[in-house]
Amino acid sequence: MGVLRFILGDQLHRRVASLTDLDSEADVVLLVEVRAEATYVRHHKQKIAFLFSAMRHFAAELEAEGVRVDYVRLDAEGNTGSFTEELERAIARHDPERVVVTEPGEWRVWEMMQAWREELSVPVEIRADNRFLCSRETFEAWAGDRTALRMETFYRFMRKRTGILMTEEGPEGGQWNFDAENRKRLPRGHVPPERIGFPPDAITREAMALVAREFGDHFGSLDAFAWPVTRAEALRSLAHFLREGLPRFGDYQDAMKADAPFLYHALIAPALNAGLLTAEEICRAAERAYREGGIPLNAAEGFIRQILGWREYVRGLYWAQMPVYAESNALAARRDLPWFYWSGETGMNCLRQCIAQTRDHAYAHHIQRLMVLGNFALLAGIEPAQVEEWYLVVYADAYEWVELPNVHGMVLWADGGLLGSKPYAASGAYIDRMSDYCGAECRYDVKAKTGSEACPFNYLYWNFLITHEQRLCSNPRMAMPYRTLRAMGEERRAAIVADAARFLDALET
Ligand code: FAD
Ligand code: DLZ
Ligand code: SF4
Repeated sequence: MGVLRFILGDQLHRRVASLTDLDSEADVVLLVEVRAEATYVRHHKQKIAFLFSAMRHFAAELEAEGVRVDYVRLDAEGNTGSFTEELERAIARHDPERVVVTEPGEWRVWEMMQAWREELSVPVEIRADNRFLCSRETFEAWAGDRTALRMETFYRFMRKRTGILMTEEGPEGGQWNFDAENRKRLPRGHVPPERIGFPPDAITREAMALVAREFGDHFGSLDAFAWPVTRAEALRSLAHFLREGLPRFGDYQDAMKADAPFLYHALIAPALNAGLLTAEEICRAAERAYREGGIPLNAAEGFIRQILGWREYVRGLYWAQMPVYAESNALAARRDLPWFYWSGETGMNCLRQCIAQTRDHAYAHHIQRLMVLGNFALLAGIEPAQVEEWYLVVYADAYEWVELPNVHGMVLWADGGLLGSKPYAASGAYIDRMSDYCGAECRYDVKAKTGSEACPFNYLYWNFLITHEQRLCSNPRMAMPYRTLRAMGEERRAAIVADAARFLDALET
């Protein structure tokens, strides 16, 4: 036969590099469901069901096109459970002249692929991933000798490079960034749009039954599964967002509301990261919606920045810094992850809400991940590796290339400032301003600064600044909080430290 084209579960795009020159007569496309990928961390049940269903649909679409597909199901007889062994078995079955793959999203799979070149009986061609707007080489050239790799600088580079939201004079609207207009809280009684859900079809239901049977003890619930699992569904989901969500995305992207997990967010990351959509088509569609559809510029720019800026940036940073990136622990955080991150059993309503929706939907939006769940882990000094594993487990969109820079760099500042110029630490006042979590539903009082009734974010925030004073006080972006800290009396400082110690000690019991 011709070429064996091995497609990984997050490469489900018809024009992915390894399929561009597909010869339907001679070649075979291989997809494999393997236990090792479902358990290297114990992914949320919805993530596994989503990916298996999307893989099965993608295989069926290729077959309908006349492509020869070799699809190994998880429960197929003889399934060895790993990429390498399944590839070896497929080579024995098909006797190809060579294997073609697209580079993977994760370093550990990249290492596997390097070994394939040595170990397999046929040549292996690894192609660059063409689903990103910035290649690994372009990012590295941009990074060059810079000491600080800031997203904002990279984003401007990408705007110029792609021409997205650009005019001949410069950035559309005369500014690169409209974030100052984007930090509104939701008005009381506001009703956000309905999520567009995709009820599980027969293929998804079969994948869900498999997951319930094989991975029933993994975190999360399958009951509310509603993710798009085909490209056609993902495109409908994008169109729904452009119509219903994008107009107010900018205004409310930082807002949080109890029992309203989705608000004006796009809910596209699982489909995008699995290859059902591309970054370029999403950015171009949002730009078109602004130019033709009257979408406000702050909304279109804010949304495009997340994808053209943040997403491409963290992917470039990941590949430029791995494998050592994950090893740093700049703030020497050593505490174990509290059990309530799994159970949701805590009196802190903000955490309880975010964990419950994570369990039910494998989803939380950016500010919930950063300023509630992440902020707590930062202030409590949770060990980076444990926090990183949690994030990789619990979200349907989680892959190490995107999760790790967000958690290690943005949330925990464990990289010592490579990604973020300062830690995103905040007290309860921030959560109170951006949400309706602080009220009768919370066991704590957000206005109280110390004492057993006080919101733990309040004393943990000041305790964090005290603990890391030496390291952080000379950071110009931390000047204001350190001025406030220095104006505090000794008694107040002592009360903060005592409250934090009492609270943190209790986490460990
Ligand atoms: P929207 O809020 O509608 O944003 C649109 C798109 O922008 C997203 O789909 C995503 O592709 C992109 N985006 C936005 N912010 C980021 C960012 N910081 N980094 C990369 N892309 C971004 N995103 C993942 O795709 N996978 C992860 O594993 C992941 N882990 C995260 C962990 C932490 C601690 C934080 C703070 C953020 C993480 N993000 C991750 C980024 C972001 O939270 C999710 O992309 C977003 O919540 C997905 O929901 P959405 O599609 O509704 O996004
Ligand atoms: C996440 C995942 C899971 C749960 N299962 C599979 C699988 O069975 N087969 C597969 O090809 N891919 C799976 N994936 C996605 C891979 O983990 C992903 O391709 C690598 O992490 C590289 O990004
Ligand atoms: Fe969270 Fe504090 Fe508000 Fe309670 S009072 S919801 S713990 S921020």
